[in-house]
Amino acid sequence: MRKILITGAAGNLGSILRPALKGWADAIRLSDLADLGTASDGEEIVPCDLGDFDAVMDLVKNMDGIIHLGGQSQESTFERILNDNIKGTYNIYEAARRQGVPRILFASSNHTIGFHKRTDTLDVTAAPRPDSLYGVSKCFGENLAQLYYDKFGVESVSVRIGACFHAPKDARMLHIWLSPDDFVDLVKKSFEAPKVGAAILYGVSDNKDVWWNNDHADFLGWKPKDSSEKFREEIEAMGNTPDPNDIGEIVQGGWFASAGHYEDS
Ligand code: NAI
Ligand code: 15L
Repeated sequence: MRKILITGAAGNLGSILRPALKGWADAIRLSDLADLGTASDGEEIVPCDLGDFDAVMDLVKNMDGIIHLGGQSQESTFERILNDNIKGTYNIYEAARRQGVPRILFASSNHTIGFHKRTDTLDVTAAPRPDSLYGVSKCFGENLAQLYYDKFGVESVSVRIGACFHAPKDARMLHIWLSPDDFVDLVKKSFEAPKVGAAILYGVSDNKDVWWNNDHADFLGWKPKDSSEKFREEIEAMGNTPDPNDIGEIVQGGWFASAGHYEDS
């Protein structure tokens, strides 16, 4: 039996996984604050605020695995990041420990390392250099995943997702694009692997100029098949000429790095 909880299931990635995991999982529990429509066969819908500890304790009951996507997916106010990402992720890990859920896929982000230069190729040993409070919250999640594995044996795959959309939206995304199909395959492999420990890897397709090296994660057996090259002409035809001196063009995090404090007026 594979019973999987998806948090943030109403969002962009949740909407990709929901149909794609049908038949792979025996039962899927979908959770979000946003509307999830009607449950179809094999689905259960459980609305929940991830910041609500008691509600999250109930949410993870009887699950074999958790795909934790829920939370702010962009920079936001500190209060939102605190509730949705930091408390939310703590609540998920603590609930998994208490309820005996053995494995979590944590949707981390490239914004954990967004202040590294584009000219540097990073592997998993690169120092964290978050480019936003959002990025800091993802570093917290990765560290929490390590703690919960080392101390309590809860396994995780933390995926530093580049940009997972149906198509890249700009020149930076040609480097960091993760196709929906490659993402789905990575999710499945993350739960099929016999042992994952507290793995961290970069969620990126087989693009021409990637900034990241995933050799250490070969044990997962995940080989991305798509490439952003097919979108290059279209992106280049947009004719955008970014300022090469803009910090967002120099470092990997792009506009997350060049933006000021979110709460400045
Ligand atoms: P999204 O913003 O479309 O979906 C996030 C979902 O979380 C939303 O449906 C929202 O209602 C829900 N949510 C927010 N706060 C919540 C709370 N307190 N309780 C319950 N639900 C709450 O984001 P997307 O694109 O689907 O991303 C999913 C995850 O993957 C996020 O954690 C994001 O940080 C991460 N990620 C996504 C990338 C991408 O390219 N799509 C890139 C890097 C990371
Ligand atoms: C992220 O972490 C965001 O969740 C996603 O919406 C994209 O903006 C992506 O990073 C990016 O770096 O472009």
